[in-house]
Amino acid sequence: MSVEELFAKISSAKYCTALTGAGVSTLSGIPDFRGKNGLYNEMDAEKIFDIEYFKKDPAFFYKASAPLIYSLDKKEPSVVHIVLAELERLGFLKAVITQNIDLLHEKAGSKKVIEIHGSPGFHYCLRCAGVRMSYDEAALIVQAGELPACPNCGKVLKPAITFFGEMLPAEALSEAVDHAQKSDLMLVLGTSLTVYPAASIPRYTLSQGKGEIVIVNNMPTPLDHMASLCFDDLGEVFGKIKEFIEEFIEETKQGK
Ligand code: CNA
Repeated sequence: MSVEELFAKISSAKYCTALTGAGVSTLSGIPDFRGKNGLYNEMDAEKIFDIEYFKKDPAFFYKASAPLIYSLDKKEPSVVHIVLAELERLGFLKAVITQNIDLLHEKAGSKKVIEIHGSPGFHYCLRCAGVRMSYDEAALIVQAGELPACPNCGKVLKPAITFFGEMLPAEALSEAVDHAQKSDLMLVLGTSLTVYPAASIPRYTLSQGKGEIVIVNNMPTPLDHMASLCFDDLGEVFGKIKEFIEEFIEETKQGK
């Protein structure tokens, strides 16, 4: 099936949602974990995001993640982020469920973003309830080579990202499942579908019987055999969808 037919599917769906992973941000220059040039080839990503290790040595997390998470002001949304925001604006997409922690969906203008692996949007103290620091403030401190600390107890603050060994934010997860169950179409984009429970979310769309999933990923995923369509290249697919959106807007203006 062509991308044109995919766009027709998206624009005629009753309830279309997207589940995104690190692959949608590789086009923005942020490496993924398990892709061809993923971080797993270069560094111990699981150690960086391990909660027990963070408690022992938070400086390790901040040093290792600084080029990724604390330089987001230098990263721009990719064509995938931009097109998803546009699809939402046109009323074709109800929500983006993301595993990403790079705030790029928000930067692209998406309004309904469900961050199931948390977000660096704020930092908090593991000891003192109610202490919060914004991403911008923490990023300035980390960029200066220092550590964001609690003003009460001095303990190093933790970003509200879900680390390995932590529970996922329950509210976000249940909202994601609710959207997946309502979806007659879910776009599954740039995710290896290996991290649970995120990887099981498309199954809620499929288990409704009438829901279908479309996968765009340049490596095989465990759900490929259950997808009604699979494409490889996110840049190519979303570049074409962008053109179809432009045509659609033009035709709507002309009252066709
Ligand atoms: P993953 O396991 O690294 O999978 C990403 C997938 O995207 C891989 O299968 C790649 O082959 C594929 N891919 C990469 N670029 C493209 C492309 N241009 N076109 C098509 N496919 C592509 O990442 P997941 O999101 O599945 O794993 C979940 C982890 C990764 C979450 O906990 C994230 O927080 C974590 N992560 C997030 C970011 C980010 O926020 N940008 C970056 C790195 C890791």
